[in-house]
Amino acid sequence: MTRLLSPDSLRMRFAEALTQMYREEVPRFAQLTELVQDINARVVANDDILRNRLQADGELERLGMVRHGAIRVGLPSELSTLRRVFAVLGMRPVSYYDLSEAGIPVHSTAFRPTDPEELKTSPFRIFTSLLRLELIEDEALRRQARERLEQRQIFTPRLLQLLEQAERAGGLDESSAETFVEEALQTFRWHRDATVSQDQYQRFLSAHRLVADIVCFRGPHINHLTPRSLDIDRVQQAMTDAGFDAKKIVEGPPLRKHPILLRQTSFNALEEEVRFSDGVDGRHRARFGEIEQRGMALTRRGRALYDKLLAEVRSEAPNPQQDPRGYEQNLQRVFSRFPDDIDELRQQGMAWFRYLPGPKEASDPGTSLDELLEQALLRVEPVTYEDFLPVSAAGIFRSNLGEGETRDFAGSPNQAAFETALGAKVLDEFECYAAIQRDSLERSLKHLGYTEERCAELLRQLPAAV
Ligand code: OOG
Ligand code: NI
Repeated sequence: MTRLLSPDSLRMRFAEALTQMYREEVPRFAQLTELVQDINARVVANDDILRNRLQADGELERLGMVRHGAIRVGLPSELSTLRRVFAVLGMRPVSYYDLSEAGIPVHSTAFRPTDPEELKTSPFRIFTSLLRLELIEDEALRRQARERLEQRQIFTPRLLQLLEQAERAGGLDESSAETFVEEALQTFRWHRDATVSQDQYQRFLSAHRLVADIVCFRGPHINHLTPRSLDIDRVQQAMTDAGFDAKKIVEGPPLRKHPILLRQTSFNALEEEVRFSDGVDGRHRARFGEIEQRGMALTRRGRALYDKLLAEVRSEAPNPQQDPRGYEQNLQRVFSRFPDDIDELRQQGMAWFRYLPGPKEASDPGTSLDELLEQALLRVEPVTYEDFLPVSAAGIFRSNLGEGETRDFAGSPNQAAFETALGAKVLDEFECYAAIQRDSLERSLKHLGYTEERCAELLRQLPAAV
């Protein structure tokens, strides 16, 4: 029997190959990665506690690995085939994001590994958006867009063959895996030659810049990749100092003692040369580089507070890029109402935690979860947030489209339509985190020698159900 490779190792190879390709395609991105690595190295050198923690997690070697990328597709059939391709790489669709509310005519999911161990091996995700053709008002233009999309084939025949082979056999062997990765890369490469005339491009562009980006090219070029930063505020400053056209604000929560969710920033999309089908040269803006810094995952309750506070900040400053300093001060001030203490976050059921056996042996084992923690029979560490934030994503989209590039869509989420296009349901991110929390506690209690019955009782004491 031929040995099949694990989806994790396939994903690792794919992410490496994609990163290499994008570095070559967009040298500015390669420069950003160097800037980030430089700053990461300095942070690690100056912070013993952090360095030890990263080392213990095996994260020191992984630090340079890209964490996510993004693509945009036009047709349901493209999305559902992507789902199958990503499944071979051990990535499943998690969460539904409605961007129409922010004036962007797409809805999205993130393909990612869901098991914490798999995430560790290769922490790569792809934020994937599907164009909502129905939001293009002009009927003739909508029809033309659909026709254009129906004429393209974004997957190579060899990839489709290998995909079926992988699905039949439950994986790929060494030589097929290599070809699979090479062929899959073809889908995400940049095509300088547009498939439409300059005139047509202009018409799609005037409907929405994203429509032009999705409809006028042979494939869904990867539009950014995102390495992990250990000090995003420093990179933000360093980007400006190094002459990057950087976004003016960091999206997401403010800097805190105990980081929550996700902070991200980017340099704005570059103007790149393209050639239209009528031979005219032009320019197109789509591709950029981003950085991210992740904090703890929040429960529904924590997330509701986050959303409420963010909405408050945004209502006072609808256009943060115009007064970035003021916006940041406001963000800090409003978010002082978000608890920044681990015990408080846990007791209030605001964040998800991993329960681990503590340093102590039981002499008189406590009867409640709180007692077990107090007696150091158990300890907790926050679970890292592995998903995305719609308001932040809209901010990233927007700064790369240019300000004012949003329309007032009578935007309504339509998860059912998205899932029909996808050919599957998206997973609920909260259930993923709840499972991590529950499993970790169960394992630790078994390790401490508790009976099934006592385990069940203690599991019921977990502060946050979902
Ligand atoms: C995706 C933007 C969203 C993020 O990190 O929130 C995103 C896009 O521009 O296609 O990648
Ligand atoms: Ni991104």
